Amino acid sequence: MPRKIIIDTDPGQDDAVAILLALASPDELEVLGITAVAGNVPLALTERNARIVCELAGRSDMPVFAGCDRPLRRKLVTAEHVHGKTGLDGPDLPDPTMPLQEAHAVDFLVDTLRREPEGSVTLCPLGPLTNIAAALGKAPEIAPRIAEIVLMGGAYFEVGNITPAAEFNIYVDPEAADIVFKSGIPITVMPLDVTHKALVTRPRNEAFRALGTPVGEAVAAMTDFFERFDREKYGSAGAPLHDPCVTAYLLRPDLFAGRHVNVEIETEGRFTTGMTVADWWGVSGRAPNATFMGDLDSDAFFALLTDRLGRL
Ligand SMILES: [Ca+2]
Repeated sequence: MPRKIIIDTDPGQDDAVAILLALASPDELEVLGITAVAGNVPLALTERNARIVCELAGRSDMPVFAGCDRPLRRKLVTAEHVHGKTGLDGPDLPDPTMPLQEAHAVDFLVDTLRREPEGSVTLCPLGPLTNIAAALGKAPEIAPRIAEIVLMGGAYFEVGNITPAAEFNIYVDPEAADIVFKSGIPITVMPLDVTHKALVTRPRNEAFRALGTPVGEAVAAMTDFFERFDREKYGSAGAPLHDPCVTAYLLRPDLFAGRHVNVEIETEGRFTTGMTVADWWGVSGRAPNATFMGDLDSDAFFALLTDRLGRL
């Protein structure tokens, strides 16, 4: 039986790869729907990009929902400087023809979690946690029905990428993140500590292109675009492929290592708003609430990703 998941996302080139990896793995993952949220770019673009990616994967049947167009209590911060004007700059992909669902993403989340058997649905947030927090606020009774939340966000040793102290997804809506991390739902976190090990080096990028398929070409073009920014910023061997760590973890948890620790979200910091204060060394006495990943077998990760993308 494949595991039922909902992908909550703000595509984003790396979101796109994460979605493609999930759609390429139907034996293990059944994607019930994709919910878009404002983040890397505004909502009108993220929901559109989610549909573009589904069509690229040949899955125009996938229900895609638009959710919250701004954080719970703050002005939206976007990241066109990383992802380009559309959020999906790089490949030349056609406009989507599949429809956007009429229901609001938050209603889809609530209705699905009420309908599906308790403990059978895993949520995979790849952007700011606004939709998830809004669903928990609207229908608190869904919390114990969620099997697990596996999310990309936060950082500890790698600290921040949008401010010196904060990772983008958490920084954009720290109040939403605070609600999610206090929810009591089992949480697995893919922070920058892990995603900065998932670097698209030149040979890894060429392996995508060598698939010789529209998906392989598109992913290579996306990571080419992404890399321009990241190489300037980090001077690293390639761009970190953040969000696919979430879907890869669902397929191969053995590729990741981390610790079950307490994670608090800074919502009032003078310099540190949006920081994930992870008690890595167990000094706070606060109860663990999340498995915070720290390491990744990156060669096996890219082998898995390239193999699966080749199936689309
Ligand atoms: Ca994302």
